[in-house]
Order: sequence, then structure tokens, then C-alpha cells
Amino acid sequence: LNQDIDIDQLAKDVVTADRRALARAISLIEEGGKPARQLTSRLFVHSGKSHLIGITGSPGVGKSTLVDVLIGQIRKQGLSVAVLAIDPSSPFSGGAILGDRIRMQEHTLDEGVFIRSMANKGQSGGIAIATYDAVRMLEAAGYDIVIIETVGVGQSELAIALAADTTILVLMPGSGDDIQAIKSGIMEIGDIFVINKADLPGANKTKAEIVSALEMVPHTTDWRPKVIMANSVAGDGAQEIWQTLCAHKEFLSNSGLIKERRQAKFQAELSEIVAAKAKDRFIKAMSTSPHVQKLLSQVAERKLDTNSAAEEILSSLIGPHPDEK
Ligand SMILES: Nc1nc2c(ncn2[C@@H]2O[C@H](COP(=O)(O)OP(=O)(O)O)[C@@H](O)[C@H]2O)c(=O)[nH]1
Ligand SMILES: [Mg+2]
Repeated sequence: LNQDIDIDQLAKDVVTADRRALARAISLIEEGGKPARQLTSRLFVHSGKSHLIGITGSPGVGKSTLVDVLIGQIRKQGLSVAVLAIDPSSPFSGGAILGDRIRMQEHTLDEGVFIRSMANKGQSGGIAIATYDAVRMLEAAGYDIVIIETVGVGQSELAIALAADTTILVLMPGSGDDIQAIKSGIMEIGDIFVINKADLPGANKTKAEIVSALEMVPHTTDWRPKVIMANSVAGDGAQEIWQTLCAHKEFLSNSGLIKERRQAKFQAELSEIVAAKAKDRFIKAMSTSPHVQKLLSQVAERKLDTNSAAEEILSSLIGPHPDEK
């Protein structure tokens, strides 16, 4: 089916922010494969102009509810926004996914808002790489702001959150999330901390814990992470969060850190892609390359150690890609 796609036309339609084309493009990215690679390579040059906001936190802390009220703030400024919600594959969160869709539906008639969830499929190269490509589709379509909502539990979700220019960590009182965050060293990744469900008991205590934990985190830049209370159901705190987002964006551009941060992200992304591609080629070579098979049997016979064999395999694999000559 995908062979029939006119990638050039699709790329052009994405650039004009044609919503159906954008939805199609992201589905292609999800599927992976050659059409996805062709599309991303056509559109890469159009990316890089949006401000990327990562919103992460445990399931149920109110990320989607917060995104919903943030969309309202962003639209009030006349800016356009795209949201990419990374659905966890866990069957336990099926209900939450449905809830997200229903809640955000009121925005779907607004031309300045695009909302899309993406399955957390275990693709080669991992979810993070597909997400980076999907985000670039949204950037190419010209959205001023792109929000990436992820469940901050695993390493790949963390990687996605780190792909943002500004990362918001959402916590709620009484969940022990604050302690978890402090213990796991996750404090360092937040530019803005939102204590959501501030209407529930214990919000002040949670805030105090986060504030004091932040004092222990070494400063690597002049930005001091902000801790903001919110009740996203009522919309309280949304304005302060929006203002802080603007302040952080301004800080990044005035200090020149935006460039540095994005470069570091590309380095991490490239490292991930190179590792994934090397692994793919190794797996292919196991069944096609007599040289690799010979090395493997030498290892099995203990004539060659695994480290030396790996070095040898790597140098023999680094040639033109067998499929893309
Ligand atoms: N009391 C209270 N409930 C909230 C607040 N924000 C979200 N919720 C509720 O928490 C539940 C989970 O919210 P959701 O946005 O789906 O969380 P997510 O899994 O982090 O995206 C929903 O029932 C929301 O209505 C809040 O500020 N206060
Ligand atoms: Mg959600």
C-alpha cells in the first residue's frame, strides 16, 4: 500500500499544515520503513522553528488535563499548538487514553490546534526516534508550539521529555512521586515543576519537599527551576505556568542556550540511531555474512574473545548500507 504514496506531495501538504496530510504523515512515521525515512528527509529542513514543551509525570497526575488548559492559554495569545501524546502500551492505561481523547475533543474543531496520540510500539530504534521524527512533522507544519506528553516512568519516556526545549515535570500531592523523583535523580531534568491537584491535601508539603530538593541540585545554567501549584480541573495555575514557559523560552534564546541544548539533543539522537542501525546490520549479517559467521564460530570455540570479535564485526559492518546503496 505504502508504495503508492506520493511522498513529495505528502511533504508539500504537510508544509501547508493540511491536517489530513499531517495525520497521514505521522501514521507513516509510526509504521516506520522507507516511506517514513523519505518523508522525514524531505521535511527535516522545515523543522526547528517551534518551541518544544515536554510534559512528563506518572499516570493520573493530570498531565492531559493540564495540557488542555495550556492549549487555552496558548490560543488566547493567538499562537498555534500541536500536541503529541505518547500513549503507554500498558493495558492498565486504556481508560486514561480514552479520557484524553474525549476531553481534548473540544479543541479539534479549532484550526490552530492539532492533537494526536502515538502508540508506544517497540519499534527498532525505540519509541524515542519515531517521536523525534513525528515532532519534526509538526514543526514542518508550522505550529508555534509543540507539546509532547509522555508518561515519565521509563528511560525512553525520559529521552522523549529531554527532546524538548522546556521540560515540565508534573507531580501531585500524596503520591510519593516527589520522593521518587528526588531519589531517582529526575529533578535535574525539570525546568518547571507543577504540583498539580493542589486542591488535594498535602500540596504545600509536596511543594516544600520539591523546593528543598531543588536546592541540592547543582546549577548548570542560570535558570532556577520554578515550582508552581495548579488545579488543572479548575484551570488555576495555568496562567502562571504559561508565563513561566515564556520566561524560560526567553532565557534560552537570550543566553544562547537554545542552540547548545538542541545540539546536545541531536548528538543524543544520532547516538541512538547509530546504535540501532548497527544492531540491525549485525542481525542481518549473522545470516548473510560468512565473515561474521566465521567470527561467531571462532568465539564459540573460544579461539577469539567476544570483545575482539565485536571490534572486528564493527569494522567489517561499516560500509555502505546493504539496502540503500
Ligand atoms: N482534584 C483534581 N483532579 C485533577 C486535577 N487535574 C486532573 N485531575 C483528574 O485526575 C485524573 C487524571 O487526569 P489526566 O489528565 O488524565 O492525567 P494524566 O494521566 O497525567 O494525563 C482525571 O480524573 C482528572 O480529572 C486537579 O488539579 N485536581
Ligand atoms: Mg494523559
